[in-house]
Amino acid sequence: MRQTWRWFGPADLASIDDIVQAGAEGVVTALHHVPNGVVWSAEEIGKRQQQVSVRTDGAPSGIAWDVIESLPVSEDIKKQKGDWREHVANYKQSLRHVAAAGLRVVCYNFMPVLDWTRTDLRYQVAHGGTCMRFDINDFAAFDIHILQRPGASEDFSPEVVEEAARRFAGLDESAQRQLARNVTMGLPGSTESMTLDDVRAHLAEYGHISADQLREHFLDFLSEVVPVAEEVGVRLCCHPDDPPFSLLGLPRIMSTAADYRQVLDTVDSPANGMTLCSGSFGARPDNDLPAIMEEFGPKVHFLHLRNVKRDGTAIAGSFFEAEHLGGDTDMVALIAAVLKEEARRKREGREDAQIPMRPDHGQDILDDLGRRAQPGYPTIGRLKGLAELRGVMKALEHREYGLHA
Ligand code: DNO
Repeated sequence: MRQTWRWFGPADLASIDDIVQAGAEGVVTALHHVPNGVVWSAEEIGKRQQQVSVRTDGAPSGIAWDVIESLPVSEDIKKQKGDWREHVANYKQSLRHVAAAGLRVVCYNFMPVLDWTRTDLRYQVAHGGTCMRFDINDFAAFDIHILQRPGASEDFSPEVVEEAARRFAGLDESAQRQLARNVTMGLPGSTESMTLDDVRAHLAEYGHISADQLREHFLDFLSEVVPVAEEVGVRLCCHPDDPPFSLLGLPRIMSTAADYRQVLDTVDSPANGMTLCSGSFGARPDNDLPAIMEEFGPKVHFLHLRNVKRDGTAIAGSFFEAEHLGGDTDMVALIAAVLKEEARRKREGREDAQIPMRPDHGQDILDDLGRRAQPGYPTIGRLKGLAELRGVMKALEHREYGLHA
């Protein structure tokens, strides 16, 4: 695996120097300042590559921009409304530009309106550090009582509806605002979160779009952009829904192995692949991570390694972001499955035998606490995660004691 690190650009609290010291071999970043739907220009791509290539003192960093996360798909494309055709044309143009700059891996997602969603960004775990948590009862309290979405209570079990009412009754105004802010935190890389009215307006736009319809839109998008990606040698990899179930009555179509099977088989190309995010998939008990790696191995172009601890066995249930080797996903088994796939690719002579991975998210620990990094992206928590994952990789790869010894 190639060990990479997500960087949000010069404003990130972690510097390129920090990333080099963490032992990362490459950087994952994006042109977060370019609005969705607009072409990524060669100049802007070059500027970001240049920023990655130097340390603070101007010396070469020795690392490069390896993976794009994300080249976002606009809401217009997802809804097939407004300027969507122009946005698709711009997406293709961006792919040509990133390929010309030597970039090969492009991560994106197809979640309507909200990207990842949590209810608590600073949930305290036993050791005193904090992490992000999704609590289905708090989420229902937001949906039913704060957002007051018509019909919301029908989307939850009676137990959750009851508990949500109890929790809502215990929230003063500022706690209500905080919960709404957490849920609508918006996209990483942007500092804006949506107002409740923004959310309502977005939801209204999806009123008539079913999951099947959204999937059709996704397949239309892929049938346009995948041939271009293939031509210029770019590997697209769709990130799973986070959490992997429907929220706010919106369709979610990339939550399970079956969802990926359908989409990757329909537009079958090595350029149409998966970002295997163990944290997103892992929030559902019916997603078996090592099995997903085995099934989709040849098309897994990027790995987000993180772990979650689920509260129970519900499909749409609560969870918190555990330590990378803690939680419900068997991380050692998953890494072993990745290494097997890499060995297979090597035998095939594939140029992408090494799959880029990044330690995804991290708990806030030590100096992270109070530093206010992007939610989920503390420096020390991720450094710890990377070190632990690297340890597993090293051990499994060992010539004498490892997997293939
Ligand atoms: C959250 C991230 C996601 C991811 C996008 C990819 O921390 O894993 O926001 O970057 O969904 O498009």
